[in-house]
Amino acid sequence: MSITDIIEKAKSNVEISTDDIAELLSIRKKDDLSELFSAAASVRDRVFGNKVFIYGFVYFSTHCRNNCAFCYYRRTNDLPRYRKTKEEVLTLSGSLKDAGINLVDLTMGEDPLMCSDDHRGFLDIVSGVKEEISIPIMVSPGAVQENTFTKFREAGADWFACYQETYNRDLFSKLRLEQDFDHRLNQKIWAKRAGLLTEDGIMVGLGETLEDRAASIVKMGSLGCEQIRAMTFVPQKGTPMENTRPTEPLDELISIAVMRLLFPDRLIPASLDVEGIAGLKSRLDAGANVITSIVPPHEDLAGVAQHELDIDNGHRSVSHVLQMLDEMGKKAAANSEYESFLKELKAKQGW
Ligand code: SAM
Ligand code: MD0
Ligand code: SF4
Repeated sequence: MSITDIIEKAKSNVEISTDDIAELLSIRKKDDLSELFSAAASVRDRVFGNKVFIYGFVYFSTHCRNNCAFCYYRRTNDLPRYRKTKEEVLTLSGSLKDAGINLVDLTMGEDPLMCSDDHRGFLDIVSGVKEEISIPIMVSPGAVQENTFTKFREAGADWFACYQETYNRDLFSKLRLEQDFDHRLNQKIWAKRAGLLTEDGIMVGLGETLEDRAASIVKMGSLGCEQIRAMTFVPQKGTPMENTRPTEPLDELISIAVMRLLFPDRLIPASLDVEGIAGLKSRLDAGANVITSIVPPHEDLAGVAQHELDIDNGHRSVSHVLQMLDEMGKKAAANSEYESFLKELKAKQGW
């Protein structure tokens, strides 16, 4: 089948095989790429119009008990680390809300202090943000015990994010060292069962094949996660993968477009954490509809894949992102619009 035929099939909602998906992921010709991206963008526009959602990123603790091979914040990397207090997180979340973000993503490494006593410290922050700031919340605490999900929801979380990175089990074991594949997979299932919307994600450029990537995209979709992402792996100093050859972000863009074609109504992020603000337009052009990793400047907050890029120069701030959106003829959704969208998503689950 030609590329055009596969795209047409996907666009008209006919199921396409994993081989066809891998074929799309292998596109390199300029004409084929523009056909793919414009098909994905038109599907996105059909479902979401010119509105995008914007998420503030609060990486409030960079302490971590895990030792993921790809991550700058892995336990054995000798780094200055920080942990924000509850009051600091409340202030940061409040000013992000005032600046116009739709959701705050409360993220941490698996910080032993915050994980102790069944995540008491983290739960206290979540309920504080909910009560005092009253804004939709995503939590990204890493992997947690099954009984903790209900507590996150009761504390006020709307979303639970936990990325599998890859659905190739062998590759997973080389990346998320000493972590259990099924336990991480179950996070999405347990979160959903407890009434939380979920986000899954893959990393691109970790040594996976196109078939692995295709299978991971299919798996993420079939789990029913309402938000799915692909992010390019960025090699990090001091880690075992420091010298892995970085991949061009093109593969991430293609993955975004393929996810959009296959799963038209999911939220798909354009993360500022890979190429900074310079990477925003290409990701939106590939079919993304959420901007993530918006980080306020001069607050000593870090990104994950790009811990400093575009933070203190203000290019990852809300105001700068809004200005860029304006130039692209797009609009950030109002908080009321995002909240009704969340209500719809929850109603679909019968919540
Ligand atoms: N600690 C929690 C966890 O691992 O689930 C939440 C935060 S973690 C830093 C969030 C995600 O960042 C990871 O799941 C991974 O997909 C992404 N990430 C980490 N290091 C990265 C890197 N070097 N390049 C690209 N993405 C990375
Ligand atoms: C991002 N750096 O959105 C953040 C992070 C965690 N839920 C999100 C990977 O790109
Ligand atoms: Fe820790 Fe998350 Fe980094 Fe793994 S990816 S080392 S769990 S912060």
